Amino acid sequence: MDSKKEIINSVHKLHINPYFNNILVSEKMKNIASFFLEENSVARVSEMFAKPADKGLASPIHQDNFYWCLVLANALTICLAVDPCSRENGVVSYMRGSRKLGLLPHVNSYAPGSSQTVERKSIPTNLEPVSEILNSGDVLIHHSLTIHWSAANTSGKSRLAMTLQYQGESVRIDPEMLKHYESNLLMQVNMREINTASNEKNS
Ligand SMILES: O=C(O)CCC(=O)C(=O)O
Repeated sequence: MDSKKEIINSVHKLHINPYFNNILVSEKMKNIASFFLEENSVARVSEMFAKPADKGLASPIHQDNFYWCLVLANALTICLAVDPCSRENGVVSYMRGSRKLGLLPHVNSYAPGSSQTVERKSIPTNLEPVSEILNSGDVLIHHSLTIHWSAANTSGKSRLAMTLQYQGESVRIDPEMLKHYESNLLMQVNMREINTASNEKNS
């Protein structure tokens, strides 16, 4: 049995729970987002990245707007550390200044919960990677075009974090980008199902 299947690594619709939705749509959080976006913010979704001790999965290097498909990409994520985090247990790392590059090409990552990754050859080699040590309650805020990733958590320490996503009120979805992303995702989901079925048959 694959023990990785028995644990929760991420929850993509945390805001379905009223407790988390109240945080997402609170004036306090929306005002913080509006300040950085320089226009009124609209709440998108809240997610949980659990990264449990020993078994936390990596998030491959990506830009959020490849998933979000927004024209102008004026959007951001607030990552709230629930557990203290550092490089040891898979803190999020960023490429400084990378949002100025615009949206780079992505390819399928085949990683559960994080299906897209930046095509490596399109990442300039002179970018500086940065990561911070966080205490519980600290936040990181990144633009939807900032290149970021987090490593697997092989340490004995849980690295639970929640995210709150916001976009500017003038921002719209690009239907073509969305179609492209959704077809990539569907292909990976179908392949995973085929592989699971064939593994179960052979076991
Ligand atoms: O928390 C993590 O490990 C990854 C977060 C992330 O990739 C995101 O918020 O887009």
